[in-house]
Amino acid sequence: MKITAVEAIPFAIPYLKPLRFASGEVHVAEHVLVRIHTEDGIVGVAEAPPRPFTYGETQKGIVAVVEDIFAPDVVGLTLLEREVVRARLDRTVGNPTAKSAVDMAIWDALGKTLDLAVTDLLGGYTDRLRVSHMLGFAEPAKMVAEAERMRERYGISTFKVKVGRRPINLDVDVVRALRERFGEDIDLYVDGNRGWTAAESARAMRQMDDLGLLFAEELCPADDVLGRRWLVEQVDVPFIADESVPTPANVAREVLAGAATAVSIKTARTGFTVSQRVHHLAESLGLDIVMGNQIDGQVGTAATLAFGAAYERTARHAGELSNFLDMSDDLLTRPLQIVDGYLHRLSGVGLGIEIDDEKLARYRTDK
Ligand code: MUC
Ligand code: MG
Repeated sequence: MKITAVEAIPFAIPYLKPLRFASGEVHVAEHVLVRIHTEDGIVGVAEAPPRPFTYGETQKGIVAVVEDIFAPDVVGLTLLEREVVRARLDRTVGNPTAKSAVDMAIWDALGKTLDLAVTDLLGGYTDRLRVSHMLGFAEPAKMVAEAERMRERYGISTFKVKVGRRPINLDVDVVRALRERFGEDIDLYVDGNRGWTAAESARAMRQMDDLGLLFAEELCPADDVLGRRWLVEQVDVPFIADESVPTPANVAREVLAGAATAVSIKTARTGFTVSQRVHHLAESLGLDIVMGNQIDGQVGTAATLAFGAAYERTARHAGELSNFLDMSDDLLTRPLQIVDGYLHRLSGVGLGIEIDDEKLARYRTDK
């Protein structure tokens, strides 16, 4: 079970259409595939998506920190020493998606070594997750058309609407148009990526009062400490902390400060080892959890699925598992399939995925 090598492979796969939101936009999935090799010939994989506008990481930075610092940290340890890995990686500050990819590739390798699925190693709660699709900024008619396509083709009936534009009615009109088109047939929630002020957020939420939102997420910056608390006190749906809580300590701090009442777990930023801690904390505090999307490709989505299916609380709400559909291609031999609004657990050991060598050769940018 000894780890013998760690690879960090940059690759680039274009999007069919860009995803736009208040803190940035994505046109090409310029991610990093991390591979962990063991002395038994096992290879574990995971994906790190650089999000400079959220965590400050870049593709080159992820490759460098994995090759220069994390690989020497973990080579020679066994797959069972995941807490040692965590302690060593934590000597480096930041770099959440690089650390998480190393952690998740170790779990994948462990599952493959033990002949078990990662979901079963973690908690084995269910065999499927309901899917929520994230709608990026566009005109109301285009966003309604995308929701129609997602419903017809994949049976998806939960939508997270990106908001945070000015004037606020650009977004309020979209949410109203979606509700008018689909009535009670769909669930809707909004994510502001810190785009509005607390006052704008409060005004927008009042204007959407009759639209039956499930949640509101990161409408204004958590660093606007009193404004954020003031907002959360008056919003009558769970207020999800996403980019304000990249660590379990951040979750504790923001919830105790009254800055959030629910949490987004993104395996892309907390891997499996730290996502477990966030899950247990959220459960102890009685917080809703939504399995979030770091604009993941299919490797990252398989990881979100593996974790989300492991616990009752992570499987309760629809998970954000569909934005890989916006990509022109991916790296897996067996593409993920969303059927009737669900993504089912993948059969097989580890994460249940296999990298297509030809596709990796086509999309890697280091050779
Ligand atoms: C999300 O939930 O916010 C956009 C920015 C980011 O960090 O993640 C995505 C989706
Ligand atoms: Mg978010």
